[in-house]
Amino acid sequence: MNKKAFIFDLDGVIVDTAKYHFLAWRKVADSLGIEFTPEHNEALKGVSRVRSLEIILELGKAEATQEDKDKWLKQKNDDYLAYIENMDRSEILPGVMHVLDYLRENGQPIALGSASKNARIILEKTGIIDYFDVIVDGNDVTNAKPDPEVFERASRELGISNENSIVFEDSFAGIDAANIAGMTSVGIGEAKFLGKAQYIFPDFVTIDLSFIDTLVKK
Ligand code: B16
Ligand code: MG
Repeated sequence: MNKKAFIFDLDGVIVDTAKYHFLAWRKVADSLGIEFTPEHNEALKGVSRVRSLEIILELGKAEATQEDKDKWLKQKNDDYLAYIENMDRSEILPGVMHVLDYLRENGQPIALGSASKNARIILEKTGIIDYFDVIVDGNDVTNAKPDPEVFERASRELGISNENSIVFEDSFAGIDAANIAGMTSVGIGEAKFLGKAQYIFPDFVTIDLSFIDTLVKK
């Protein structure tokens, strides 16, 4: 049987932690007197913590010393960790388990490709860490999406070529990363934010298992 690398982003694809990132960043922005809306937040999705702070500072045309930046980064992560403290399996987005179970039953390799340094904690809290043959997260890479490093490393560790890899992503930066790597990109979310994705679905509920079969046979 054909084997493909199925690589999942975490935030916004498997779990809706994007809302927690947003709340934690908005608190930082509020303290700096910078307006930060859900639209602005789109630019932070899939982007590293350090780069996210830079984007917020650029939004407010604000400058900060390294000491200040370190303080904001710590505050943001402390607040984020408090939000995810009580996460459990109920926070896995609808339809995701259906696809993960199907891939596992069919012996298809599964990887995580996330920019988050908190990815493993979330996979443990939600009880799905064992589904992943390979986990590549923000602790393992030096180049953030749209650089394809995170996905390329995941497929390499699975022993599968880029062209036989499929990436599920909710962010603009992540779709770019998958496309740059020559992988199949599947956008999850609103088309207006996922323009360059090869396939787009609003969520996993709308992904039929026959679509997964098509990807396997491709
Ligand atoms: P952390 P993903 C990304 O995760 C988030 O989309 C992004 O908003 C966040 O800034 C980044 O992780 C870093 O997260 O602060 O936990 O290290 O979407 O690539 O799974
Ligand atoms: Mg994401």
